Order: sequence, then structure tokens, then C-alpha cells
Amino acid sequence: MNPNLNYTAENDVKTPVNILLLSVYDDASKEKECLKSVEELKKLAETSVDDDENFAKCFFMTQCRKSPDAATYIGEGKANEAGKFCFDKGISLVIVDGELTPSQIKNLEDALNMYEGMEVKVIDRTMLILDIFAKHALTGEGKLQVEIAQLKYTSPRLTGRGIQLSRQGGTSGSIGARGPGETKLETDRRHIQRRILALKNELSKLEKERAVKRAKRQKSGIPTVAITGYTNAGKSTLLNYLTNAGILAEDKLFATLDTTVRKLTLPSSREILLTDTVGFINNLPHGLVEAFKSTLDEVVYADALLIVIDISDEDAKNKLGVTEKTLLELGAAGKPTVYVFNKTDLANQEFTDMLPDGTYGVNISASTGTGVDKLLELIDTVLSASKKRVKMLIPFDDSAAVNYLYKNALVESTEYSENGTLLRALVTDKEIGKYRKYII
Ligand SMILES: Nc1nc2c(ncn2[C@@H]2O[C@H](COP(=O)(O)OP(=O)(O)OP(=O)(O)O)[C@@H](O)[C@H]2O)c(=O)[nH]1
Ligand SMILES: [Mg+2]
Repeated sequence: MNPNLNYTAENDVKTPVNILLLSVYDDASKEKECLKSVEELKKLAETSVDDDENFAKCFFMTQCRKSPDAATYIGEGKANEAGKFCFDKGISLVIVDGELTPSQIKNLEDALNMYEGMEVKVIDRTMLILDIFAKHALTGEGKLQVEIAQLKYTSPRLTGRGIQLSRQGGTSGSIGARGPGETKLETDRRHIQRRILALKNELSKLEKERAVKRAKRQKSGIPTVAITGYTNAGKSTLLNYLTNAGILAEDKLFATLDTTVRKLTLPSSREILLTDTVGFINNLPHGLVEAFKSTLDEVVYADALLIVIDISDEDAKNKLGVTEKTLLELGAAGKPTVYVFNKTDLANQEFTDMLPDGTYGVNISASTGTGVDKLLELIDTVLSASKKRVKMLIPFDDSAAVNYLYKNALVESTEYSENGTLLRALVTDKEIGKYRKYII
């Protein structure tokens, strides 16, 4: 965020929150990669603090060592240096670019708070992401998913330092302590386990509702197209442009956590359902994919994907790699896909080296609408080429149809009944058009 914009609409002065970002890399060759990741951590910290109507002043420190220290993450000497630095700069929050064990957090806090009266709090990257999720989840389902993830991950890691006793708290101390709420955090592990179970029960009811809705959509025969990609790529802006969905789209990481579905008519007059989904990030926190399984299922069950890439981002290629890896892990890879290279109004880059062989790509600007017509055409193209599973009963006198399907479609099973040949096959729209009368 821009530190110059440190006034709210009401002219309240925003308070700077001084933060130190810490990262360890294991080989000199990885320094650049480490700094890139720290840069992203800074963006996450700014997003989180900005939500509290303050602004972040971020410093960073990195250390090259074989592996993070088992006790304090950074070595003892570096921890002393960091402690002094925190004291000098008035830093109240240290964020580590990785996942820490509860004891590492406690030990590092003890090491950093080296002078009387210091109250430096330590959180890790996952706690920070969960904190942003807690603030951005709007629906009941999203909130339940985040609270479960926080109870599992954040609760055991809270040391009590710098925790605000109010969920409304607007200072640095509240970061990483949102969601489960203070009363729950003060209770013992058994209580937390009981709470997780109760929330999971509630969540499973909502998941069932979602599954019913999805089944209804599938039955309607209208294909679903999911907009997916790295966080901040412009997914919500694209859905808004196409459907006036009115979803919050802003320069923040994880602005969207809840799924929105909108109907859209393509120029060919084919109707589709377009869904906006939660964005991905490098090293998506452990357990978060599981927590957001039902939301992410919208991607898994979609008929086609739009993978949105911010082409103005110099790290676009890596971020696309992260997106594809995450889709693979979710079991959503290999679907008919259009690669949507967005933000061309900021940088008109060639995308050809990023486009996998045999796939479709298009340059667009979701802000101005440039290229969107071509995108709609491509959605039509990939949907027409995509295969659907059908059952057909073909009369014996049309053996040409059976031969054609054997040659052009993927026939999964054949049976003979008294009325003809019963085929189960994966077919394209072209074959559906040709043999619609035989589909049962
Ligand atoms: N200049 C420019 N900015 C864009 C374009 N598309 C999106 N943006 C901006 O990029 C930022 C992120 O856009 P979103 O639509 O919120 O991105 P998202 O992919 O939905 O992000 P998450 O929900 O956080 O995963 C916003 O500030 C948008 O205004 C574009 O084509 N051009
Ligand atoms: Mg979004």
C-alpha cells in the first residue's frame, strides 16, 4: 500500500505498524527467490494491516543458513541483532516467511524481547494468511472454514503476547489473533477439539447444501466455467466486467474467499455459469486446501477453466506454475482451459512462451474490456471441444452411427439390447448435435 495515503475517509490519522519480516534461505543461489517471497509476505502484511485501517512499515532481515534453527528459526546471534533492531525501530510484530512450530514461536519471542518492557509478537506466514482469510470471509461457509483452520493451526501457536482482547481491535497486536476469539483461545485443548467438531458438523450441513445446488446446476445441463488463478490476478474484476456481479475486487491478496456464480450468455447464445473462486498462492498453507475443499470443489467440478494470469507481474510465469501445480493437487488439471492473460493495459507482453502446447490463450484487460470478445469466443470453442458422457441407444439399422462413434468418440461400453446397440461414450457437442435423437 502507499504510505502517503495514510488518512481514512473520515480524516482519521492511520497509525503506522512497524513490522519486521524474517526469512532463512539455505543456499546463496536462493537469495533472489527468498527476497521475492519476502516481497509477497510484505504485500500480505500490508493487506492485513490495511484492513485494520492502519498502514504497515515493513523492514526485513534474511539469513543464509543450512536449515532454520530448530529452537529459534534464525540463529542466536541473528536473533539478538533482530531484537536490538526491533527495539530501535519500535517494531511490535515479527513475521516469519515459513511455518513455525509453537515452540519456535515462543523461543523466538523470548529471544527477541531482550529488554525490559519489550512486547514483540511473532507470527508465521500461515497465521498471517489465515488472519487475512478471517477478515475477508463473508459467507457462513467461508467463516466456518477459516475458524476451523485457525483453531487447528493458530491456537496452539498463540503465546499471549500482544493479543488484543477485542475482535474489533485495530492495532498491530490483533494480527494473527482474529477469528477464534479470545475466550475460546484461553480454553484448553479439549475445548478446542470439541469446538472443531461442532464447527465441522455445521460445515458439513452447508457442504451438503452446496452439493445439492451443484447437482441441480449439473442437471440443468448448463456448463460451468470456473475462473481460477493466482491471488490478485484479476478474477473478480473479470467476473464483474462480464456479469456486473458487483464483487469486491481490490488490490489486496485474497480479496475473494467466497464463491460467486453468475449466468452468462455467450455470443453463440450458449448459456454458461461462471464462478469466481478463491485465489492461489505459493506455499498455500498446510491444511488450508483441506479447509477450503468444498469451495475449491467448484473448480474441481467445473466443465472448463479460465486461468487468469496477471501479465504485468514480472513473476507471472512462476505464478502460473503455482496455479497449475495447485490445480493438479486438487484433481482439477486437464480440463478444457482458456489461459487469460490479464492487465494488458499495464504491460502488453507476449504470452506465447507461457502457453502450454495445444491450449488456447488470449490477451485481455478486465478493467477496460479489451480482448473480452475474443475470450468469449474461446470459451465457446473449448466447451464445444470438451467431451460429455452420454448413453445412446442406436437402432441396428444405423450401424453407420456406431461405426462413426467408434472412430470419433471415446466408447466406454457397448451392450446389445432387443432395440439396438446401447453405447456409453464420451462425445463432443458435434456428435451430440449429430446423434441427439439416440441419446437416452
Ligand atoms: N490495470 C488493471 N488492473 C486490473 C485489471 N484487472 C484487475 N485489476 C486490478 O487488480 C487488482 C486485483 O483484482 P481482483 O479482481 O480483486 O483480483 P482477484 O484475482 O479476484 O484477487 P483475489 O480475490 O484476491 O484472489 C484490483 O486492484 C483490480 O482493479 C486490468 O485488466 N488492468
Ligand atoms: Mg477476487
